[in-house]
Amino acid sequence: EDGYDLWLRYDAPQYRQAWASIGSPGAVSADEDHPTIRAAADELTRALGHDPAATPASSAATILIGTARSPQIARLGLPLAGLGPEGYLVRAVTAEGRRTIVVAAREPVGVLYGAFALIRQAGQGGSLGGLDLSDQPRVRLRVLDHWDNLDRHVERGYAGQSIWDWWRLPAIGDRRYTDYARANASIGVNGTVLNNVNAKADSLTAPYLAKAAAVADVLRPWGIRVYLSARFSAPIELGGLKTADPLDPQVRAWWKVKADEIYRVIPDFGGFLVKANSEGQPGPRDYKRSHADGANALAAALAPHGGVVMWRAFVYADTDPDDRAKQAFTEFKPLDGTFADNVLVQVKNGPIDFQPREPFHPLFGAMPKTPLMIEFQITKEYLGFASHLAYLGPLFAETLAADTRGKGAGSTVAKVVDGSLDGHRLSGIAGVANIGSDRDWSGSIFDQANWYAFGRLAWNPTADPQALATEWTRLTWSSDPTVVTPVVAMMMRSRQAVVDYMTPLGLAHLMATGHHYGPGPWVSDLARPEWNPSYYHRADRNGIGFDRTRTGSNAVAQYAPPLARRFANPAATGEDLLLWFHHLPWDHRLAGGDTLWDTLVRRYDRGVAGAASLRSDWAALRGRVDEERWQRTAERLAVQEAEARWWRDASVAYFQSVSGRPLPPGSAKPAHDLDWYKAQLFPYAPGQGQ
Ligand code: BDP
Repeated sequence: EDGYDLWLRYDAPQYRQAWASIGSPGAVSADEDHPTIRAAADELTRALGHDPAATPASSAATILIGTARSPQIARLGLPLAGLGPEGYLVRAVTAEGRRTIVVAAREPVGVLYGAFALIRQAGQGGSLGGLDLSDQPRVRLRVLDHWDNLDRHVERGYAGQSIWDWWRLPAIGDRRYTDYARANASIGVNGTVLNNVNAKADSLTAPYLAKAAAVADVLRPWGIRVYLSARFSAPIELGGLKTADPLDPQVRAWWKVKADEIYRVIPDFGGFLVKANSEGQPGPRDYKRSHADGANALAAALAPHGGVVMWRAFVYADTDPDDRAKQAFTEFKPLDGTFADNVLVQVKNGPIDFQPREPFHPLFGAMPKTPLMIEFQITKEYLGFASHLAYLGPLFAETLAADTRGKGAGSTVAKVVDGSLDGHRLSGIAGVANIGSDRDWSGSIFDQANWYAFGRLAWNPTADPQALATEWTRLTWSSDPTVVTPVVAMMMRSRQAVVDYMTPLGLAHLMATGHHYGPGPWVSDLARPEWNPSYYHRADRNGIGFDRTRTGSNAVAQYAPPLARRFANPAATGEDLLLWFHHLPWDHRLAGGDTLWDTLVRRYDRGVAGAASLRSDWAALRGRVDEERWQRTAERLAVQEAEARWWRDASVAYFQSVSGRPLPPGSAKPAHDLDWYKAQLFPYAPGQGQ
């Protein structure tokens, strides 16, 4: 039990019981010759406890899979027409006098998703008799973004090296590629960007395209398309041109020839992800062109082949020197309606950068003429890497459920993203992957849940994160309710605990420099103002917080009027985002009657107590899950508890040095003085950019 099998642990006892409830099928019946149907049949065979290599598909089985092109399926006359290209139907029927489970779909990929839905159901425990499942994804592009470099270093990766072994590819494969594909298909992920957004042009050279093509060949049967991050200046670096100006005919011709070359080796290539004019990356602004000019040039090259451009809105140039949170909106909102049909603008969930908590990005709801992809970070750059437990389902769901009010009440981010609010055909959700070469893939067992929840929410952005945690726990740890209940409870409160001990009450970006691990609220000497934690918390003798109302940066005005009004009023903003939008005196009284200062310290205390309770709840589960994974997890929870104290003590010591206020009664003095915390440095922390 080293975690390699993720949530696909078919030895768990509930599977046997579930299969027994439908007569313990000995094999799967599939009469179509298609790689994806074969993949689905093999996976089901594996889940039934058999060896796919030794168990040929059989017509005597009680699980029957296929599309309407299969005569066996066609005979059943199932209502497949309304399913959509990726939808499925899983039903208990009687076929030729026998109780049978049928997995049917319009297309092979739907059969694959149906097979995984059946397996997932079996893994929940209970009987499969009377089964009737039908579903289809609400979002078209469900994509993992790998921030993986060609030398296998993963930017913001905390689970070892990249799983893509570029050096050995294309001739030498890896079993992991297939298992990666299985895991992703099981949660509905249908695309993967293989390389870092801070891209090297080399990934577009012929040798690297051959390597990407080899990966694409492995992923294809599992319904997963390959995409690449494209470096905007590649026409200069690879093509020898003098410019990468997106309106230059030679540049456009270069991209066209490059796209044609890519599609020759990867016929179903998904398209490009582009980070342009952001954190030193080249882009159209270098030539006084807009982001739309840049995106459209690449989109024109891909369009004949059906590819898309995912153009990132993560920019913070100099448009709004007073507030980084406003810059993407200022730059992109005026471009609404000017992007080509095959461009999606990819917007991070919040306006700054994957913080433990942020309000939703104001571009959601503000660019109705453009398909907006949401980008989440599954890897926990700002939430304790892979050593802290923070289940991100609630973070993802909180953003997706937020009401932008863009078209009146009910204009949720989920509806913007799935295209239904503005009638877009293209829609997408991206997650920055937390996958690496570690045996358990994600650096900890609980971090696997974030990958899982991402995929399931990309499929259905209104899914309930608690239901997903329950589902994942049964599949991953145990279906025993005495395990499921406490584990799900731990997961559900873990993210708020992290918020409380790192950045309570709407604070953000207080992490140490560069690697972002551990506290650094005192840092104020970095070259760009918005790199400094002091820029975000603005604490001084009088108070703390970032005034984003009219008396400050007025970022609230980027939200729809009802929200702008709410966020402009501290009493209506809510404590979770209070200091994101307001700079308030330390003695400001909150709804509960306590001062802001006392409340802040108590939130830090609550965070430490939360981390301690995660650890003690886990201790009580010893013996109820396998010892190997229990132990690995216990080690991490001990680190988390100690580091929650470190975060709390360092932050309280620092803010107290600014506020000059005494600690509230019952709140302990930090273990060390402020200088001690400032002296803690981690020069070799993993995952940094290069
Ligand atoms: C930040 C990361 C940086 C990424 C950047 C991005 O610190 O490594 O390159 O986001 O999203 O969160 O481009």
